[in-house]
Amino acid sequence: MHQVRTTCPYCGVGCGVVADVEDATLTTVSGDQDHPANYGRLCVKGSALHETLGEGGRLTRPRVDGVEVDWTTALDSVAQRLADTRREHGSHALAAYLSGQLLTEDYYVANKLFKGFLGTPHLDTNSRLCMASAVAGYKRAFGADAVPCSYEDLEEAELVVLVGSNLAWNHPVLYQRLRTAKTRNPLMRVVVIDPRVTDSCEIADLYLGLAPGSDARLFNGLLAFMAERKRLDRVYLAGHVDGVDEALAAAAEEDCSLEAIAADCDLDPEALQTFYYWFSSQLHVVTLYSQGINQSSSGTDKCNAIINCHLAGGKLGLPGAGPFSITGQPNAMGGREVGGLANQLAAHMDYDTPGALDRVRRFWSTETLTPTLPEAPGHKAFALFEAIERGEVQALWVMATNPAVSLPEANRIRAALAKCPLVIVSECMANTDLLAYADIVLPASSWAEKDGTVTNSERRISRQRGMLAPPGEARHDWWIIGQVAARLGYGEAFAYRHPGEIFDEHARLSGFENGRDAKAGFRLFDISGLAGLDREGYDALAPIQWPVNATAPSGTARLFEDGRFATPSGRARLLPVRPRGPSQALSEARPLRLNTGRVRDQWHTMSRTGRAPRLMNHRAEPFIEVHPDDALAAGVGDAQLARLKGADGDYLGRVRVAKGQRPGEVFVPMHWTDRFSKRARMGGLLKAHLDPLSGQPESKHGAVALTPLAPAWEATLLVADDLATTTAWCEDSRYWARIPLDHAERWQLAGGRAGEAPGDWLSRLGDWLPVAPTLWCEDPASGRLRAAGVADGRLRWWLMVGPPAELPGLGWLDACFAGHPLEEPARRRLLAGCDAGEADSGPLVCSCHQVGQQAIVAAIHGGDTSVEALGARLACGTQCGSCIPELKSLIEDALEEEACHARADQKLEKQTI
Ligand SMILES: Nc1nc2c(c(=O)[nH]1)N[C@H]1C(S)=C(S)[C@@H](COP(=O)(O)OP(=O)(O)OC[C@H]3O[C@@H](n4cnc5c(=O)[nH]c(N)nc54)[C@H](O)[C@@H]3O)O[C@H]1N2
Ligand SMILES: Nc1nc2c(c(=O)[nH]1)N[C@H]1C(S)=C(S)[C@@H](COP(=O)(O)OP(=O)(O)OC[C@H]3O[C@@H](n4cnc5c(=O)[nH]c(N)nc54)[C@H](O)[C@@H]3O)O[C@H]1N2
Ligand code: SF4
Ligand SMILES: [Mo]
Repeated sequence: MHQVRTTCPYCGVGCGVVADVEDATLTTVSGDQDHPANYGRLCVKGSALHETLGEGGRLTRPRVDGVEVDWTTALDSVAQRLADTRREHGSHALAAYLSGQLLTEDYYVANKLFKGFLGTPHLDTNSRLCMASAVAGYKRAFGADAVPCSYEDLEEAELVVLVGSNLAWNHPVLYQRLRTAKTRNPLMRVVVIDPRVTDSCEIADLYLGLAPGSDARLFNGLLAFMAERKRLDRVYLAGHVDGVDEALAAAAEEDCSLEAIAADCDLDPEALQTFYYWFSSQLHVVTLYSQGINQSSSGTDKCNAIINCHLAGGKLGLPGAGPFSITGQPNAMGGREVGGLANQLAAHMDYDTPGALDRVRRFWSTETLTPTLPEAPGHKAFALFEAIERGEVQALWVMATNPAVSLPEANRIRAALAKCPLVIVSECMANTDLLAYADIVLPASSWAEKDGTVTNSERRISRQRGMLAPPGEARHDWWIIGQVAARLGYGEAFAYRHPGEIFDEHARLSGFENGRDAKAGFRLFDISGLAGLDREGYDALAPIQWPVNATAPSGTARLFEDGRFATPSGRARLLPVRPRGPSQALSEARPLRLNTGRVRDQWHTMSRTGRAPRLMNHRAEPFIEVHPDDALAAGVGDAQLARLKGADGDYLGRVRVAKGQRPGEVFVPMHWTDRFSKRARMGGLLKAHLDPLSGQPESKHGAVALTPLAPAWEATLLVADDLATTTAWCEDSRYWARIPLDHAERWQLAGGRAGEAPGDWLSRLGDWLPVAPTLWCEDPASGRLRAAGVADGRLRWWLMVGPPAELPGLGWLDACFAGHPLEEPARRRLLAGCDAGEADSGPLVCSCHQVGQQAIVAAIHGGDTSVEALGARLACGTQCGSCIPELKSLIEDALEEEACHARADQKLEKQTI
């Protein structure tokens, strides 16, 4: 056995992982004690990494036009078809769509090939859907896309404001660090600003459940408040900042009384005033913002409204202070560094950076090759697909992202993809929604196989280290791109033998003609101090924060400490912000505001986390979170199936009536695809409303109608994995969701119109399942049925017709599929679905220790009324800590229930300070 230190491939926290490898298998993972992002912690997704590996489900052979081919044929085809398209339609007919989940080295090479040598500007990335507004906001204010803070600043702050960030679920290790810091510093305050009560509210001293999209008004109001109360740092502003008067004038265009702002944001004026006081009277403030800010048609302005307040109060460049945009993907930052956005060129140089085109051209030139760089920026993500729709872009290469799911108007995107003459997809998994549209499929190596670097949210570059051989013929992305480049005649510029050589080139470019005194001006992104590493040095590279150069050889924790910014004048800018509400209007036909986002245990389109059964337990099915009043008005009840009708399609999911949801707003997860459910893609609900500056789509403010699905029947079918190759049972069903278990697959099904029985559907069961029912028990009066098929003493399938609320905990049944013949007592218990005496544990709360809700509630009623007591009894919440907020709310709920219903209609406790 040996251990490899690497980096988690999920969120932007960028935790260090220690992987144990035994006989070419990754057996366990743990947090790297020495990694400065996590100091040994891992969240539930990180600690389940080894459960998502394995060759099953992986792409292992290249495919051209549906036929498996060898690599030579595949690479020849890619090069030939790209060259043909360019010859016939020009270089601007070529495009690439990349991802913040590529390693920096992959990203660098793709950017160099498309922008540098194929000569097309149309290379963009899914970071457009994620960080584009944050990038644009920083650039406007600081002159560079530079996150000023470090994670330590979060711990050192006296006030932490989480705006549009559900840190507890989406950056869990950072949340745990904040939580611990708060315990250590009782004076620290946390404010959560989010229309929805999230688990992050667990540590909130103040919760502001503002009206969706009203953040710019709130922060403009804060700026005006600071000015009025003489809380502006006039000395800092005079020394380091321009644009103060314009920004204040813009804020003053609207009524700046607390009452008016509170009314516009739909907040309690007193709560708003408390926040304003806290912010303006405290120097050590970190405002941490994410998709609730970025994913808006005025996201850039919202970012600047936040940054304005920090600049105006001199609250940055200090320990525990700064406007901190937290990145989502593991290498969202790396992509920004190499120039992966269509408006960027390379190494933090844009098309309009003076001299940049010439500089990059010279840098990329070889003895015999001169790059042909495009002169102006290309299409941003959504516009790129519109260009495909119009037939202007004829060839698209997609790497490590799934636009068929994650872009708004996803059905329109699918139609554009279907009509695009050449779609090349580099992907690790065999089964994604996008692959149906690919003419050429290239199997890519995945985490644990590939080598390279990623940059986390605090600008820290860490190594991902390969430890397993890629399955079948999967290859590294940088290698694939380099091979195609060579076939196109650019071999000399792409002669990399190892990602370390690419990193070296990237590091050299970052320092090329870059200096405060150089005529060329200076670029903040500079890792020239890491240039020249040999293989050993690259392999041993320890996590380090950029800039890394001669002046800062061991990296830089905090930017702008000297008050000097990356603008030509060296001064930061306040931006005048004129708040705009969501672009998507509500209407009588679609009266509810649609909010979309993430759940704790899933990652995006579930291509990896959907493979770990224990990660499916927390939220097993696509859902719709609804306020009780809206549920009542729409005639839908908790746990019933419902339909959302949106701009471009509809969405079917199970209702979760949630008191933390704002009235008039529903929330759906972004994760489900056609692989996992009949119709639960949020991308089909949203119309593309884009931020005019950043091009980022407004994914948080759609408009939908909610109606009950009202199926005649619901069924749960469990089938042994080898029988799940057909999915015939979902053909006629009005709703289905597929949920992988450890030893079987669970299918949640519903069909028929009100009044119909599942008779027809049931009568075909025999055609679908090769094993006849061995056990059958039916109650026609209530429409309930339970049946099971056993062959050779082994359980092959299990069926329950009836509401899923009647399901037993499925752990015991799942284990019955494990392969060993069933003993007689177990056979007798099959229809009951649980072992004699076994208590049903209910929905999973703690994924690490597999502790269910029922067990927790029972323990609370038994007197374990603290998180610590529950941990001591059941071990829940003692590993990664992600479920602690949920444990706390279970305790609260149970105690509240016990204390009778006297306080039942008291407004949410968390809303009070
Ligand atoms: N478990 C998990 N973690 C992840 C990911 C994942 O898929 N799963 N993905 C990663 C990626 S790529 C990203 S970008 C990050 C995203 O991390 P977050 O930004 O934290 O994630 P979201 O859930 O998309 O949205 C955050 C919050 O914005 C709120 N919001 C919606 N509208 C508004 C508004 O008008 N104002 C305010 N103030 N808030 C609003 C939503 O209610 C939601 O709680 O997560 C990363 N981490
Ligand atoms: N409505 C709504 N839409 C959203 C969002 C939202 O909050 N609401 N969030 C947006 C945000 S912030 C993001 S980041 C996007 C995410 O959306 P996507 O990027 O579309 O989602 P992923 O599932 O992460 O897609 C990554 C794909 O790359 C594959 N892959 C992983 N590693 C590699 C690799 O090394 N090489 C190759 N070639 N392939 C690899 C994975 O198997 C997977 O299929 O969604 C955006 N869309
Ligand atoms: S917080 Fe979790 S998902 Fe994010 S990097 Fe750390 S272990 Fe991975
Ligand atoms: Mo993201």
